[in-house]
Amino acid sequence: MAQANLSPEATKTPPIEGHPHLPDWKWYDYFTFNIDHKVIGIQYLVLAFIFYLIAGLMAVAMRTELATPDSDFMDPSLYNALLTNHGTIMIFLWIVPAAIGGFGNYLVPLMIGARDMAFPKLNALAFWLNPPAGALLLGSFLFGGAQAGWTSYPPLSVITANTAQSMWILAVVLVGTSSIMGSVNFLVTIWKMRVPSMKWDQLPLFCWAMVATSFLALFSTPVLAAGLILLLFDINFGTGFFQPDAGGNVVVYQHLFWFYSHPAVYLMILPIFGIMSEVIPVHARKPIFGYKAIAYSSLTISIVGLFVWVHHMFTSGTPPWMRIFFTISTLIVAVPTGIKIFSWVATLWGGKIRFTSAMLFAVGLLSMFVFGGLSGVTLGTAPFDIHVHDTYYVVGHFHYVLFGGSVFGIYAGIYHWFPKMTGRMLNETLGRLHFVLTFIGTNLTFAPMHELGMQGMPRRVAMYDPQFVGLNQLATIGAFTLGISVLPMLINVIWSWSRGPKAGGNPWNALTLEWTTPSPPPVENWTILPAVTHGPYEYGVGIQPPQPDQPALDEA
Ligand code: HEM
Ligand SMILES: [Cu+2]
Repeated sequence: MAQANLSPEATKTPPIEGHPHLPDWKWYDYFTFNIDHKVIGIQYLVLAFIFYLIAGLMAVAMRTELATPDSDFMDPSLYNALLTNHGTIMIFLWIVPAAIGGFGNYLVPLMIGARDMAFPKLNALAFWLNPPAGALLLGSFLFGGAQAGWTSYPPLSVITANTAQSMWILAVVLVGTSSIMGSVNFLVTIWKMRVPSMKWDQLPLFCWAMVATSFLALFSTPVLAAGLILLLFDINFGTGFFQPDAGGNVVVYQHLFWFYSHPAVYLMILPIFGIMSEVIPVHARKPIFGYKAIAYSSLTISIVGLFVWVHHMFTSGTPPWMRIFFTISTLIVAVPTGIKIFSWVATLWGGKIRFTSAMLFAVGLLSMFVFGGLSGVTLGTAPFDIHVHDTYYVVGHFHYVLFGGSVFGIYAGIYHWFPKMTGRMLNETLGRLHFVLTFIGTNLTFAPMHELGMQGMPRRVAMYDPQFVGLNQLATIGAFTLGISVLPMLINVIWSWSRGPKAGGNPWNALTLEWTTPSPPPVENWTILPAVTHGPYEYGVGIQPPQPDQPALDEA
């Protein structure tokens, strides 16, 4: 087997219409309607990170309130507004846009040897729906802030109906539209624009994950949009779709909402799984174990994931036969997920592991995700779920998955691809400090919540019974640790972006195609498109990693 590199039979394609042929982007290009997928990817990542910091401050404010049983730090209605916006922003404006919009746009064309996404302008449009969505959410505080939680269940969301609640709905519909546009683009790009020599079984696993994610988003997002628009009508025009006294049904809303929002957890986690499958083999210097198993398990998760949404509704008057069906389908999703976990562990087994910051976060994710996954299995089982429903057990569970499972993966991805994106290396000492603080902070914040939940502390409250104070204070200390943990990363990114040591084309000696262009890659990625002659993860079997040295695109 030869290597992924420029080869004589490599194809040469004409440049894309509408691309200005600059050698490089200037900083102000990132503030414009730019149609280059790399610019868009970075726009997504940076904007999402800003929202992450904002929603993180909201979390710290909530945890400060919860340091004491009374509501003495803020007004309960402000607490509700912070709670609602924290959850909404973290999911819709941080994890989803960072994992899918950020890494997806940046990496997919580079990994398949394309010059851009299939529809570059649609891509830019999809990104530019995000800033107004964020503005609507933050602006809603001027009107008291949406209070009904990130699920926005009626009748509460209709009874407390106000401008802020409508702004919340419009914001979520905007990001949903953005994600539908993105999904179409990813599917067409991966289907149609791979270099001719790349067979399906040479497609990097991150791209497989994007295929699964995009299918899932296409099926589920329109359902959420429909539910939210009906809710908007209920609030503003007095239609009674979800109002029992007008002949409507509140449970219908829950079905529409969870038909999207359960899959939404896979929208967040599948791209992260993709990142794991790229980071682990490179930093363990071993071929990935079970390439096909990982690729197919992504697709299985996205299909089975569409049939489990009722596990969020075990206490909504769901009849027992339905509880049984949805308990079983939920537990079945654990199988393809387990397959992935075992594949990564088997990849690590006997590897020459380099504990880089990227690898630390990947291994950290493994441990946290297994923990969060197991508490998820307990919740997917109807009898236990009925016991701890709407308690802090649930909050503990989903933060393990979302923080330990998704945010750790985004961090791993940032440490892994920062050199490619910026041409500079991140500082590893700051990276390790970031990891240690994050790992301690996450466990200190979210582990006590499981116990609180089993003792019966309800979620979504600003006040609680004094018997819960000890564990709450532990969680609040953890929250401050997490708040501080972001600092080494921020300093690292800002400092290294301008002053870090130069990265070179392939600092990790990786084999996927994105490492065959210079760092950062020139506009249109390649002078001559690369040819693929072997699988993407054949480490340690005598293949020389490519060391790109061609100059930036000039003759195009
Ligand atoms: C990036 C990762 C995070 C995500 C995706 C996330 C997501 C969520 C979601 C969806 C909710 C539910 C909101 C609702 O019920 O309307 C929530 C609630 C909450 N989160 Fe986070 N969160 C994240 C990080 C954090 C952090 C770092 C902290 C603490 C430092 C935190 C503390 C809380 C608290 C205290 C609640 C209220 C729980 C309740 O009363 O039900 N979250 N989060
Ligand atoms: Cu679910």
